Amino acid sequence: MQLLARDDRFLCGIYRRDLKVIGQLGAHDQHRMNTATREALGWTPWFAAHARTQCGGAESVARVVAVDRDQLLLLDDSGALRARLAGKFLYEAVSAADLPCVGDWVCADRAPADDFALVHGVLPRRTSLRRKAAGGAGDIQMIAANVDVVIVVQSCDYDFNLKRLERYLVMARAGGAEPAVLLTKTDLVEPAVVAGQMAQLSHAAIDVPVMTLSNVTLDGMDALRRALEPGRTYCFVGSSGVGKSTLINGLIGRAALETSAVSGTGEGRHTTVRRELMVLAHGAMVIDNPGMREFGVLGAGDGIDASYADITGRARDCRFRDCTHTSEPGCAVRQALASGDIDADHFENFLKLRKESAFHELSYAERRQKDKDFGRFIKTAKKELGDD
Ligand SMILES: Nc1nc2c(ncn2[C@@H]2O[C@H](COP(=O)(O)OP(=O)(O)OP(=O)(O)O)[C@@H](O)[C@H]2O)c(=O)[nH]1
Ligand SMILES: [Mg+2]
Ligand SMILES: [Zn+2]
Repeated sequence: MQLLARDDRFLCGIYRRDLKVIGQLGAHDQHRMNTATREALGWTPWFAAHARTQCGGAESVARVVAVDRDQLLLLDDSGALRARLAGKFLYEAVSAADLPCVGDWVCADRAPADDFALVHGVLPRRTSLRRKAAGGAGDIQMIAANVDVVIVVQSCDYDFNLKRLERYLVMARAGGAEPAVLLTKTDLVEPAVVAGQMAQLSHAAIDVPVMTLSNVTLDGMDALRRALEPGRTYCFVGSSGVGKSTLINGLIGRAALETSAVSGTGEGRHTTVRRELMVLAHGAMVIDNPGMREFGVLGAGDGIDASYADITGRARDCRFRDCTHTSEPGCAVRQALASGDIDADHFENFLKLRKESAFHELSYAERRQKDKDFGRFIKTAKKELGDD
């Protein structure tokens, strides 16, 4: 499998340089250097504390940089290695969200003669980006784990959509990551169009960093590069065709990722089919994603409250603590709506996302309980058959 062959692409920049240095150091220094290298991949004392209690004695830790069905590509302080999930781990996983995804730290071991390492466990996620899986009710799809910043990419040309943007921002915050916005293809529109979109963002009280970029004129490229800090992980998400892979190629400095032209209506062709994490020369890590059509919110209560701080701030003055801002007397939010302090569209979207999130959360909880019950049923049945 080509993707999972030892790939130089994952060892670009600082990482490869560090590996060279490691080779020249004595054993004691080597250990120190290895630790430093692991930190360059985002390792922190928080993970170390979990690894001490969760990883077996013979296991070491590595970061997941790509997943292809049951195969994974890991990166650790000795380089990239291919891995599979250990049978016991796979057996005990209750839902897809329990399995490793890009950005996860895992406990793994490898017998010297084996091509594949075996993954025995996933360390807790410091942050995660998830969405409601497309289609079907109540399933969570993990997009990436241990992401510091989610950069939502929209193209100024055709793609800009405030409501869709808010969904991404809500889920980024719900998972504990910082959100940011990147508007691409500024070369295809008049400056006034970009200015209008920026005005819409501020009117909707979206107070996250907003950057603009043209992959053609490279306007904004330096600012983007400067915004990416060494040792931190940045996850680029957005519709197909907005230029995610093109901009990552720009950051890497060569065409490492496949890209393809959009249709006449600006529709992308879903060129990228896998998520993958790459280490840039100056030490920041970036995750490319396939274009996403929908971004369903789920269990995002906190993310919604943070994204709509203008509304939740007002709500503190409502007479009732559990005010739903629909018909209660003494509702400060409705007062702000009436006076025009809060935009009606903005408020509608807030209510809609809150309802959708709670609905999906409930069906997810029900489904998980069913899966658990089913798991228990299987275990009991196996015990009765003497097969456990
Ligand atoms: N004019 C212009 N074209 C761009 C820009 N950025 C990307 N493109 C073009 O847009 C097309 C799609 O770019 P990709 O990088 O493949 O888009 P993507 O977001 O990775 O798409 P998926 O992998 O399908 O999710 C390519 O033909 C790019 O050359 C830009 O800033 N300006
Ligand atoms: Mg792509
Ligand atoms: Zn109220």
